[in-house]
Amino acid sequence: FETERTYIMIKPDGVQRGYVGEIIARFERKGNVLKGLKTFQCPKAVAEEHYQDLSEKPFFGDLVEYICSGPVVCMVWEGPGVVKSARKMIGATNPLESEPGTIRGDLGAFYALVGRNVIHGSDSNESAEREIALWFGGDDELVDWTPTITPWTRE
Ligand code: DAT
Ligand code: MG
Repeated sequence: FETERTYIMIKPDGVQRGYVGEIIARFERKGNVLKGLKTFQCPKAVAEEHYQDLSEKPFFGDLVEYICSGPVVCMVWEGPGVVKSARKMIGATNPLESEPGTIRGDLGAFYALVGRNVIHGSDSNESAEREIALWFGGDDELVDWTPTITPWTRE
């Protein structure tokens, strides 16, 4: 597995319901490294840019309004194959269809609304780099570090 980065964001419902700590703990336990973290009140233009591929969808306006409705928590996580493993940990888009054990499956079915699905995770390496550049204002907002345990955890 390649060491790579992904963009993870706790959406307003996840923040309001108090799941920031639980979600960070799941990524830490998996052995991923936290390279960037901030709370953020999203301006409309950033949400529109983030979801640009969905701009023709009927739910686009509601989605953008929702993402801007309260603080989000923006994160960059690094790890072997983390783009795919994070998507697996996050679960299916609709929380009613996400498997138990996934973040959306465990935390997301509270409202039975597909948009209120707690968390975002990049769907490819290209999306990850685009989203990191969009949500973080350059490399000075990220820290390049390696946990001291790393030599004990790699072949
Ligand atoms: P994902 O977040 O699993 O990558 P996506 O990229 O297809 O899913 O869609 C982005 C977000 O848009 C998704 O998390 C919730 C919202 N969304 C997707 N499909 C929707 C629908 N049919 N109705 C309302 N919101 C939807
Ligand atoms: Mg997506």
